[in-house]
Amino acid sequence: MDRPASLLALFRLIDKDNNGYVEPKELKSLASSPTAYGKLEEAHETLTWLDLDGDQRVSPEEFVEVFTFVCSQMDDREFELFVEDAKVQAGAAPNREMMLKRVYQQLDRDRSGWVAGLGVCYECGGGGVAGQGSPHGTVHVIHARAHERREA
Ligand SMILES: [Ca+2]
Ligand SMILES: [Ca+2]
Repeated sequence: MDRPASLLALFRLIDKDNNGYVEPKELKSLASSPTAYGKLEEAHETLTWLDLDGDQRVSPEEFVEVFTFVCSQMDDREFELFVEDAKVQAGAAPNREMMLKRVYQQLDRDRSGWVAGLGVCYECGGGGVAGQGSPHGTVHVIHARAHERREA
């Protein structure tokens, strides 16, 4: 996966007025705090760790640099979910596959790719064949593992 490209797509979503920078007011709309004051505080906190050169706004370069670092310990699956979460928070419509994946991952607490008690691979509903080519991309890893478990 091209992480800088994903991060830039996220940056453009957050940059609501499209002026090429993410400003405190735009960070405020991402804040999770329920109060206006909390949002303001959160936005400024976020700004301090994203704004590397101290000009009180976040350039695309700063954004990509900081998040590449922050996400360096994540595997591709975590990274993908992280970006998708952030996009939803930034106002993008959630995409259906991602929603399914999230639900599945929440159920799959031990990250085995297998949801205990359900016994199905969410992608194919149980009809797929382990180890065979799949059009699902990254999902296929989960898919294949689910079937390996079942057949073991
Ligand atoms: Ca902006
Ligand atoms: Ca800056």
